[in-house]
Amino acid sequence: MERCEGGVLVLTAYTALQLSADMAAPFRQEANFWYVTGIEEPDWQLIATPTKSWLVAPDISEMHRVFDGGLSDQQAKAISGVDTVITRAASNDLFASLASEYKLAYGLGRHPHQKYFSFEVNPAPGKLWRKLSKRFTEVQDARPTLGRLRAIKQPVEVAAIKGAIDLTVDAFHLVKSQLSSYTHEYQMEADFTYAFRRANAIHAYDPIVAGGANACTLHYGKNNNALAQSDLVLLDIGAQAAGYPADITRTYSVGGSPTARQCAVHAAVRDAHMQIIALLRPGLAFARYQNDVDLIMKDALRRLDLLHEETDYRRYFPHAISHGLGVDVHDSLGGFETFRPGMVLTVEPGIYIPEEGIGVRIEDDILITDSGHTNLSEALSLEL
Ligand SMILES: [Mn+2]
Repeated sequence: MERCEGGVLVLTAYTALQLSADMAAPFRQEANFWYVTGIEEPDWQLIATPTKSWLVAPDISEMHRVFDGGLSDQQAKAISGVDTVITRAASNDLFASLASEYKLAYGLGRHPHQKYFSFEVNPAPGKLWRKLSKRFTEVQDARPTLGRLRAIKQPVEVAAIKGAIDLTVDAFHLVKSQLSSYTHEYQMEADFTYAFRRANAIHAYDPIVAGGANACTLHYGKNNNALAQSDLVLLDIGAQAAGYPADITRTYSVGGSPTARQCAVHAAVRDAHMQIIALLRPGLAFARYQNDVDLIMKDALRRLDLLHEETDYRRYFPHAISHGLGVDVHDSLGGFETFRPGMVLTVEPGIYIPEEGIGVRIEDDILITDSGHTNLSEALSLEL
């Protein structure tokens, strides 16, 4: 609230969405609301001033509660640490009195990624924003402030991410130990799912199990093709546990006898990966990092005789090298311009050669520390 500069902060949970007929879509909480309250149920709201906070409980009918349950006020207080729960009706009176005391309210504006989608999938933040706009003189977007807070992980968050990583590394070890027994991509996916559910975790994102040329489709997720012993298989999979994800990629040889070319592409990516991780330290400017990454990746492509024209660079390495990792798998790095202690990010170089049917990516999760960095997923071998 210190960063909300004399305003009122109002956040909302997402609302439940209809999937088909009377079936609800799987519910995923709005990330900022979860970060602040820990509440995983739909339709709650949080109102906070510099001196006091309130939770607003949803209006749930008895019939609805019989089918879907819901949090009691006591449970919501215990999870969130907010000691006052009010009804929706009472929140309208509270808004009226707060609007006379405070001119400024902070809500959640449009998500910057919304422009990539044809519609706003969850109406709750926009609905609340319009309501705040009617009541308060000024409404500002709390996303930049929350993004800066979320970018610097607290120890409890790093511990949760490490827990998800350890689960994921164990599952990779299991799958790697029986690689040649798999005949189809979905069998590998099933073993990861089994390992995660046995540990009360879920997939943090749609897992990618891409054999052979499928690895060149970056968001391949069908995972239903046959695997040949001669294939490489790209596995991009992460568990989510205690609200936080892992995001790890390895590329393996299914039959254990890779060709010289498969080995060369893998070695080029692996060497680049290690060089790029070695760059990471607090104070390093993002722009300088990107510049050094470009040099390293171009060298890797040259080694494979793939860099003849400038356009070949993005042709064979078409995605970003890194993203923040946090409540969202693709988490914000907070709008900072340099790396700071407490940031967690991925490093994920890849080289994809559709004309040769070879795609290799390697991805680890890195914590920026006071003196440099820690590779949180280094227990998992990079080898083919
Ligand atoms: Mn990633």
